[in-house]
Order: sequence, then structure tokens, then C-alpha cells
Amino acid sequence: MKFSEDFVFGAATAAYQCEGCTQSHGKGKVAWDDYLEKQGRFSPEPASDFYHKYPVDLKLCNQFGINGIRISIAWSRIFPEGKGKINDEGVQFYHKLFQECHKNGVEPYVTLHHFDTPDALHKEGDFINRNTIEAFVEYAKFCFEEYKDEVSYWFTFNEVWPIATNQYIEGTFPPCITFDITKAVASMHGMMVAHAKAVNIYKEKGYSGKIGIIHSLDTKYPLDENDERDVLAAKKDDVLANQFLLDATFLGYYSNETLDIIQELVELNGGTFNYDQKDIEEMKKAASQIDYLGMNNYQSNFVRHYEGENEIHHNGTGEKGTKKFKLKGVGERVIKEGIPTTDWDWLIIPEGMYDMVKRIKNQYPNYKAIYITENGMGYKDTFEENNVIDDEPRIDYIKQHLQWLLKAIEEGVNVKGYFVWSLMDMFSWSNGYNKRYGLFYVDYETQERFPKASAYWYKRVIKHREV
Ligand code: BGP
Repeated sequence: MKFSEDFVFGAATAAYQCEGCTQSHGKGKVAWDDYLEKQGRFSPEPASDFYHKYPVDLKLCNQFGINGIRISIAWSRIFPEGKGKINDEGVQFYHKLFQECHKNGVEPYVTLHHFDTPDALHKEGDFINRNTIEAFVEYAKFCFEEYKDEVSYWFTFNEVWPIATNQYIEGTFPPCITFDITKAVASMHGMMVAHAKAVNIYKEKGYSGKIGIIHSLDTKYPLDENDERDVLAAKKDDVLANQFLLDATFLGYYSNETLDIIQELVELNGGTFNYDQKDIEEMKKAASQIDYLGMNNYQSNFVRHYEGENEIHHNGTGEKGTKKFKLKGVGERVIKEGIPTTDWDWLIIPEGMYDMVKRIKNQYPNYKAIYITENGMGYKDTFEENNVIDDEPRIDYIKQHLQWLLKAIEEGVNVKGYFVWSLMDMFSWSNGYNKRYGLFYVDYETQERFPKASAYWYKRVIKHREV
């Protein structure tokens, strides 16, 4: 079987990771600005200079047959303070960018929030604070109206769980709080309410485009499926990272199973999880109106029963074998023998993508469509003679995932597109510039782009619609 002619073969970007110009052209601050400066390991300037280089990147898309691009709008480029005053230069920048997409035959799939809440709102508690929800809705409304002639595919948020866990459990995103499950759950709920309100407004206003949300979904397998304790640990990890958000997205409420586990984890953390019935009404309404789910998937986890204290080490340098993840009350994520990993200890399990999309179809039969909005491999690419960048492991990684995806499509899952993370190299939030993902290599000194072997390979896949 082949991918259908209307299947979208795209590639993804995110504003803060590639644009550069993070504190110029009227853009307001985000928490990352100070955090990265203080950390001193790497800078978001000029990143891949997408703010100026986007015509080059879009031309490359066109030349390589890539007909969809994920772009995010930097909220603080439009509203420097998160709300109120508008920065017209930022507004015009995205007009030019979307027009350039269409000129090149590349459909923009636009995300409103990709890890970059304006600093003024972040400081006040980010999505744990209800004011941020209201500010997000105003920002969303503005974008829907302003870009209605240029954007037909919207996503409210990129990766709700990674935001929550990295901000409040793993501590790798500002404000770098660790092991606070209560805050993580509250922030996820806040984002889901903001998402729901934005979806409902988009539908109320009768715009002709479509709208959804992106979740990062890793399949959780028990390390020993015959050990009930491991099965329970995998279940808890799944509920916290996946099911809580899938329930909110497709049911519009949290099922009893989800709530039992979430309440248990929050209580163990010394907290409580409360929400307003009005939130549920919004969420239910949005669940019945959402057009698609964006699913980011890079890895799966094997989870083992764990009774000890919290211990997490993030491998942000690419030193293989240094990652640790033991979460009290949940379990321990382990590297299973025989399963390949990347240098950053991400387990490569292409079948996990298949298992997750099948699970969505079975557990949430009201889902309408799925786009794989990110998948790809972080790799220390090397630039060889004659501009050759041979990234065979990445090709193999993407190929296997596409094969499993095609099998899911054959079995009736409605997957409408696939976006490689990433279009060109850009920095990785908690890892920096040595973790490259691009189809196109970026020489950060000259900002020149070079197609990697994977770009030529992807071009052939797109042309023949098969892997
Ligand atoms: C997702 C994000 C992207 C991107 C990617 C790779 O979580 O949406 O922004 O960074 O993962 O992850 P990382 O950069 O941590 O390797």
C-alpha cells in the first residue's frame, strides 16, 4: 500500500527555536531569554535566522516536494506583554511568512503556543493563573481574525504534557521547579481550558479553516508485562502523560479511571486538584468540535514499579546512558536491553507510534483525524567533504516510523499527514545545538543550508508515496 495523493508530507519548525531576533523587532520577552542567558550553554541568537531566511527555507520545501510546514507564531511578537499593546511589525512578519508559504505551494499549519508564554504572564504563574487563559484566548481571537485568509489549519498548543513536566517535574524548562505533580496537573488543566475556549470561539465565529491541538504521546509499556506492579506503573505513567490530556481533548472531561490516578498522585504530592464545572462545559463543547489531533511521537517508554524517592537526570548533552527517571508514586522509566536508543537515551520503538494511533482510534472513536506533527531523530550530524551529510540512522528511523504508520492507515486509522521534526537544524530547548534534527543542515556561522541525505530520501518518498 502507498500513501494517498492527498497525504501531507511536511516538516516542522517552532518560532523560538529558529527565528532568532528574540529581543528585537518589537518582540516582547519570554522566560527563555533570561534563562538561557543565565545558563550560558547556548543562545537563541541567531538560531537558524528564520526571521530573515524563511524565503530560502520555503524554497527548499518547494524543491524537495514538502507541501506542509509547521510554523508557530511567537505570542510575544504580536503582544509583547502578552496582552494589550500590539506590535505591528510582528503582525506583518507573519503575514509575509504565510504569503511566502503559499507562493511556494507549502501549506502552513500554525501553532499558537509552542513553549513560549510571554514573560509577563509566565512570571504570574503561566497557565496555572486563570489570567493567562484569558490572555491566550484574546491572542487566539486576534490571530484567527488577522490571518483568516492565509491560515486554514490551526493548532492551539504544542505539547501540553512536556510543558508541564519540564516546568514543574523535571525542572528543565523555566521556572525549573522539580517534582511538583500538583502544579504540573494544574498547568495541564489550565492549558486544556484555554485550548477549549479558543476552539469554541473559532467555531462560533464560523471560520472556514480547521483547528486542533498537539500532544506528545509516548506509549508506556510495562517492563515485565507479567508483573502486575509494572503494569500498574505503566498505567500511572500513561494516565499522567497521555490519558489525562486525551480525555480532556476527546471526552471533554476526565474519566473516573483518570481522576482516581491523578487524585492519588496529587495527594501523594501533598496537593489537591480542583476545577470548575464551567471548565468541563467548555471542554465538552470543544471535544465535539475539534477537527483533528496533532501527535508528536519520538519514543516509547518501558516502565518498572518503583517505590523510592524522586530521582531524575536529564541527558541534555548526548552522553549515552546518563538518563534517569524515577518518579515517586508513578514508576521508573528504564532502558530495555536490545532496544536501540539515541545518544540522548530516547528509546527507538517505531511500533510505539502504531500502538498509540490504534489506541486513540479504539479508546476515542469520536476522533476525526490525526496528523503526526513531529517525528524525527536527534543526531550529531557531521559535515563531510563535498557538502555531504550522510544521516543514514535518521533515514532508517523515519522509514521505520512511516512503515508502521502506513500499517495503521491500512487498518483504518485516519492519519492525514506526517511532519518531520525538523525542517532545518535549529536549537533544542534543553540540549542546545549539537542535537540536530533537520532535513537541511544549517551552518550556524554562515546560515547556509545544505540538504542532508535524509532530505533527498524524503523527496523520493514524497514523489513515490511509499517507503
Ligand atoms: C518536541 C518539541 C520540539 C522539539 C522536539 C525535539 O518536544 O515540540 O520543539 O524540540 O520535541 O525535542 P528535543 O529538542 O528536546 O530533542
